[in-house]
Amino acid sequence: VIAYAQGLPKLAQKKTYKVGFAQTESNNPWRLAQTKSMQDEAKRLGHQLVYTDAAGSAAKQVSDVDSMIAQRVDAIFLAPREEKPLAAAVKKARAAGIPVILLDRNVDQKLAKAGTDYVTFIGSDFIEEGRRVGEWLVKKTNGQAKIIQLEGTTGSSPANDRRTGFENAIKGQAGMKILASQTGDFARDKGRQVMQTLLQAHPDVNVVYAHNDEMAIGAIAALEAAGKKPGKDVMVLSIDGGREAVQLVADGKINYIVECNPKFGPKAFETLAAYAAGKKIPAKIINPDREFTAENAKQLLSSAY
Ligand code: GYE
Repeated sequence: VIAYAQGLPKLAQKKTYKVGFAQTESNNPWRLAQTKSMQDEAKRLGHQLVYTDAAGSAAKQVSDVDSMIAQRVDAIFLAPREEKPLAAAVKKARAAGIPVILLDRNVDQKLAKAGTDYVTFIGSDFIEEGRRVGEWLVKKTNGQAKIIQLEGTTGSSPANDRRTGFENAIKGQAGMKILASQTGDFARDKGRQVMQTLLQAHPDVNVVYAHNDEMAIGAIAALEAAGKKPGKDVMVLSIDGGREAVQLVADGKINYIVECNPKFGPKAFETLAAYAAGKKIPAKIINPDREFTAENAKQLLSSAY
């Protein structure tokens, strides 16, 4: 084991690499699209992709990274399921001389640092995503809303930051209240179940803010089962912008979505090549996020957006 006292492990410039991709789970369309994008780009460039699926377990993801280290991959792309547990895995890879690029989720910034422990983070600005949803809501409702928040996976950077951004944006609005905030683990059926329970406790809710499409779609099912009209009686707000959710915007059941695009393949491998070439890599590479509303949803659906 090569111990790196400081700085990142180097990556030799080669035509093709054996590179790990440690995925967090594969039970939803966002994850499947991300995996496909990584596989397609690896194939296009002739790289060997060592793919692991942590199946929703941070502990499994830690051991997936361990096995990539044991297999001596050239580099690791990691989508850390939770901020804290995966920080140690990042450091372990670095100590073994394997550079890590974080994809789509971040690690705790107090525990691991870009430019020292890992090369960079490629993904969205989640605080900004949450802030945009909050600001849109303030405008749309004139600062009057009774909100249920469906949070993403506990301890994940998008859940922490989408909550922070949203709550900051509505802070100081006397007429806006978060009635309840609970995790739905970024999953459709969990979102449905949580929404069903919270609806019984808070029948006066008129806004649902879900940290992703899957939970928003689950919440819509719960609202409809309770005889409420999603998008009308209760506004539905979400993040991601997958096709199914954008169709629901066109149908009037989701009111607003901030995009979080899962197609990381090209940027991931481009960054890897730039790193091997000795180029300076910024600490964060932020994806631009569009937004989906009743005004643009139909038009976007007719194109390959
Ligand atoms: O929004 C969600 C997924 O980490 C940014 O995780 C990603 C989030 C995405 O499961 O749908």
